[in-house]
Amino acid sequence: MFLRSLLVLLFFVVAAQRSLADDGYRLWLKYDLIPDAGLRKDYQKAAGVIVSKGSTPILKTAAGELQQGLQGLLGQSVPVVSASKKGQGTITLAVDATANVSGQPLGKDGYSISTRSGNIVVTGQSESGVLYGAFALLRQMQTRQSLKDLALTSSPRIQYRLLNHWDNPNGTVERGYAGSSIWKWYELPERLDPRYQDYARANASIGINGVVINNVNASARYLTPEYIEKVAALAGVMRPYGIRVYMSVLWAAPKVIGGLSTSDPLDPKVKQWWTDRTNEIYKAIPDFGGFLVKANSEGEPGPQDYGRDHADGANMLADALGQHDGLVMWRAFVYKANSNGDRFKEAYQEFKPLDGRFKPKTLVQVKNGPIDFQSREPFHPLFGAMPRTPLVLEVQITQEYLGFATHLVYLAPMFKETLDADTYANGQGSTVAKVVDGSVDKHAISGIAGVANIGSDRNWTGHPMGQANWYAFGRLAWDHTLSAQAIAEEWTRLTLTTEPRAVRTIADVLVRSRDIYVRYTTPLGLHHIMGQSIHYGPEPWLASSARPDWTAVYYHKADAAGLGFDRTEKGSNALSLYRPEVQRQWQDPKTCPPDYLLWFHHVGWNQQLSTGRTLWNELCTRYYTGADSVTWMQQQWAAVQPQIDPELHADITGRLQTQRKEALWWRDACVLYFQTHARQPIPAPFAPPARTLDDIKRLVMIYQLR
Ligand code: BDP
Repeated sequence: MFLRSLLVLLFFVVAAQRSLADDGYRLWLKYDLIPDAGLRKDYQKAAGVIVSKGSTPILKTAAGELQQGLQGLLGQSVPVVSASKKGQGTITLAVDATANVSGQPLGKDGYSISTRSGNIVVTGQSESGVLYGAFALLRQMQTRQSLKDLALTSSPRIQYRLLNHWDNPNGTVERGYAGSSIWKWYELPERLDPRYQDYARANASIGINGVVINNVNASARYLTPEYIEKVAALAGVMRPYGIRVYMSVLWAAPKVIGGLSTSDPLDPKVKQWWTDRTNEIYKAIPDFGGFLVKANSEGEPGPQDYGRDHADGANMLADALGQHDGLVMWRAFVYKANSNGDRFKEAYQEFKPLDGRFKPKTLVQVKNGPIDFQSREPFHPLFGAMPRTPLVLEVQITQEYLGFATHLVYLAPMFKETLDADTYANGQGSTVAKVVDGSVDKHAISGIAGVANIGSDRNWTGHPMGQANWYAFGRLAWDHTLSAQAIAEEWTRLTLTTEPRAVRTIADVLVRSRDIYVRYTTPLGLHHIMGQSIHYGPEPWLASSARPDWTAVYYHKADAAGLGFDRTEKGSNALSLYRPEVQRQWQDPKTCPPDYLLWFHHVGWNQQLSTGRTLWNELCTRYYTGADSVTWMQQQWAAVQPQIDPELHADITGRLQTQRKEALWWRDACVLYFQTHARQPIPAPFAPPARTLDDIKRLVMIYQLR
């Protein structure tokens, strides 16, 4: 009997402990009781009642989120009332169309949080502004800041802040590494997975206000009445969070599902078809956001199939949108297979001449760099080159070329590198960020898009640290002036621990992780040398593929003389696409920053670099020190163990072990392969790899077996 009771007791103890484990589902929206009783008391005094001035859906969301958060943090019930009684300790939520900061309007989504006569007031010019303010106030407490004399204001610098899902109707996610799609198309519209709402909460908390729900390699399904109804059900979940739903569309849809013989954008029947579809969508989803289009790119159909250009296509869709409040986002990710050309230049050559041709409410969506989401790219030369067209910056949050969900790589430093790059389009200081936010060319609309890293995994992103990338994208979309370091610290405190030393250690690992990844995979400006098709692991020897610009040798051009792609005027002259000020930074191999060197120059193996080493020695040094830095990351992570949930800690520890193993794999593959061209020994103090190039080729082949 005694033994049985003991076993039962043990069961409950174990079960209770298990339920405490952090499975990552709550992301950064953790509202656990604040352990410091003194601080809790201060907060309790300031935040005892929520007064909501209004009961529209988004305001209700704001009050509900604030209530849920406060009750968790403070461990007491916090009522929501519609009018305040006299007394202290209220938080008032109110839309105020005249809200401003020192005479400057807050803007549609901006918020202000202030202390008035001892009470806290959260206002915005719109309900969404109030919602963002409510989340900001919660963040204040989650990161243990004071609530005394608050005077916080913030307005987003970019108007359309979108996640792009590359999710397919069959539940797979193109380049997704966190399980399958979170959208359950076969259950919609009748069953709404509770996860949809949690997804909306997370996005709203970081200011994301739009979601493209499906892959740019689009299925025509979404344009059928059956699927419009499903999308409408999702839109219904997003709406109270201030999030609009968008669709990627298949250019050939009029032929595929419309029974037409053509998809020519100038054909009246095609125009009518799109107008009808658009009207149908708006009937079901009155706040539908608009269309994203990948056309004449990587085999997708497009207007060029009919001798028309991208502007013809985009403008036809803009006409179809008509009076509806929606956008067309037309992607500039285009390139043709041409072994003699330079893929770097192709999007520029196709789109630059179209500047001025796009109708209002049409934006051109441009990837951060000219090739394809590599771990480091120079900024895309289209930024600053199309002053009459609003450009959406597209970055990839999912780590297609950055180690999937296995490698810890914090992407904010990479996003910042693009945002802060100076295009000199309108004199010094015309950064990509300012081109995108519309301030350089005085555009009324502005947008930014991140290809989502979200899937059905319990923790949403596969790698728990991948959550930081979703978070950082949202924060930078809101305010591109925030630093990668500040966002890393903020996310860590919200998500992992508030212990100051651990926060510093983890933020340090995060901030350095991207540079470390670049060193052990593609140092000195190498690019596109990853495994064919799967885009995982190294394959610098790849010399033949379905297209020349899908090989590795097309990009690194290693030979007996040296390494790198000459894009100066002696070579492809892609450099000439940039302003003279930018060209000057990169055109001379002696002064070109080492991080960009092989992007623009074919450099001799024995050429002395600004670092004091020869190219060969510098290359080896970066591969070896990069791989060794993963050991440093492991040590740092081990050091914070006492502050981190044990299961979560073990999860990341395991992933770091794989990362170290694969960093060595990258290192060995690349130094051994490039050595066949450089014909020099691995420089001291580094030990030559213990395995052969053939060993590694076998490894790579295993990963590519079907
Ligand atoms: C490439 C991906 C491919 C995408 C394409 C795109 O490998 O799966 O469809 O980008 O952005 O990097 O359209």
